[in-house]
Amino acid sequence: MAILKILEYPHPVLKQKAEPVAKIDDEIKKILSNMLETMYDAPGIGLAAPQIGISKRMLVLDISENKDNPYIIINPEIIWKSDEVNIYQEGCLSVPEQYADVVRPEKIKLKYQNIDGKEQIIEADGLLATCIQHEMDHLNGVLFIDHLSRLKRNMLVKKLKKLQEA
Ligand code: GNR
Ligand code: NI
Repeated sequence: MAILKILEYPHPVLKQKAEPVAKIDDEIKKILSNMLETMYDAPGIGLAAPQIGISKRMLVLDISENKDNPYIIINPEIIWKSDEVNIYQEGCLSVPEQYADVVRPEKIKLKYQNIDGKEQIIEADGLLATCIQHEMDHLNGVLFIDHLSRLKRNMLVKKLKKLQEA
């Protein structure tokens, strides 16, 4: 087990579209286990593989109070999203200490593979739906700041650069 380094904006890997996971072998399982440990340590409620420099379509999350309900999600696909939207103040471990409201579909249906390679279909709403969409954005090279107006994004990036220089 190991805590991995989390890449920060503007690292180029965060802009890449990640590749599907072809086979869930021991190496992949080890990375996912280390991702969970890294997420809990950060602490965060989700972590996508590109954030630790691995451009593969997998992520972990745990939105539970007691941090005892981890999800391991491989090759996810959103198969339905609601017309109704939700606004959450989002943050990102790759954009430290910056927060902004993001509008996203309130409910989604998600298809993915679990750690055993078995296909799962779940319905998610609330924070879980928001977090899944935030993590899936990472798999497509998108950060929450990309959902903001140019003005808001520029202000936030300026604050982040100041923080990173310090
Ligand atoms: O820890 C995190 N909190 C969070 C809060 C609101 C919406 C999304 C998130 S995900 C974030 C961890 C992270 O950066 N995952 O990619
Ligand atoms: Ni993030």
